[in-house]
Amino acid sequence: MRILSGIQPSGRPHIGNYFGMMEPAMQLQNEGDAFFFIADYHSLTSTHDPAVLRQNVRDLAIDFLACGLDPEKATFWRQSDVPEVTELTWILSCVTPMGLLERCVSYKDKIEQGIKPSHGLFAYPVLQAADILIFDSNVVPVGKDQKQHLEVSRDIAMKFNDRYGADLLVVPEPRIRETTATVPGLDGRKMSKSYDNTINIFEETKKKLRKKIMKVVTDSTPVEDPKNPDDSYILQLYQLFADKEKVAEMEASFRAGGQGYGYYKQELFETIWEFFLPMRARREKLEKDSDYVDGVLEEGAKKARAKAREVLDRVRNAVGM
Ligand code: AQP
Repeated sequence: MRILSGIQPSGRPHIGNYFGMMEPAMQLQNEGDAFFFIADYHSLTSTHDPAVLRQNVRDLAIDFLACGLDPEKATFWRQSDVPEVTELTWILSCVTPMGLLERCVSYKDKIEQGIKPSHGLFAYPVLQAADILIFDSNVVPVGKDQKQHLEVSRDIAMKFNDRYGADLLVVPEPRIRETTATVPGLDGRKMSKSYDNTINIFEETKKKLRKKIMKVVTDSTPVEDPKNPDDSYILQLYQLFADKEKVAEMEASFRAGGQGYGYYKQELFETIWEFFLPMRARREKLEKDSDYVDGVLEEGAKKARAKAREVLDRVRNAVGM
């Protein structure tokens, strides 16, 4: 079983990325042939400063390794080190109906947020399909926001196979973990860099993390009154980090009343800080060892590129090249 997942270097990863994709993907490292990449071609749709892009790629590589990506088990590379993927993108573009891309909500959402429409932003799901199909991927761990794009990848694979020959491309399956499918941000919407509502895995300082947690949106129930735990973003975030007993304790305390939201936010802050502390320590070490990080990405690119070449040759041959 080949497992594939990617993440954009469009800023520092947040806990939505962590629970939606990174952690489930790393669990799968032990169950099959794991392929993880840093999607720098994708981030050209939003990051236009070359120095920033380079720095983001480096930071993200360190972040992912610090969080537990194991290069002994998983192949890890920078997307643009495997340029074969762009050739496959063009070939797949020619079997992709316009309507399929026009229905993608993520494009419409980004335009509504004021991002200038570009062909890259519109055609992004085809590049994503190529990312997946070029490695004969079976399983793709993603957050729920990527479900539609995964369906596009499946449709494109089936269209290609219909036109050029059954079983030429593997049709991938998304793997979405229901409990963490959509992690809410500080304002309760999906946690997302473009909504500016993120809690990063590695906030610069403890003080900054606390300041962010204190911004989690709540209602205005007075301190002494009982509070409803069921629609609290504090609890939705807390249950990602705390064990069942701790969550039950907080829920009971909500119902009993007598504590203000600030009290629960402090508990959430301390729990998040503790949770990422060992990864923070690993990150500090990795930051000082750029040769190791470069070596991992280089080795990963070699391995990924060999597999990509094999599938691309199969595809080129099938289409008549
Ligand atoms: N809030 C989330 N809950 C669960 N999963 C999430 N993912 C992102 N946000 C959440 C998952 O993280 C993986 C990598 O995502 P990406 O690199 O494509 O970034 P993204 O989805 O574009 O993340 P953002 O913050 O929402 O960035 P912008 O605002 O630039 O679009 C994916 O598997 C995604 O599902």
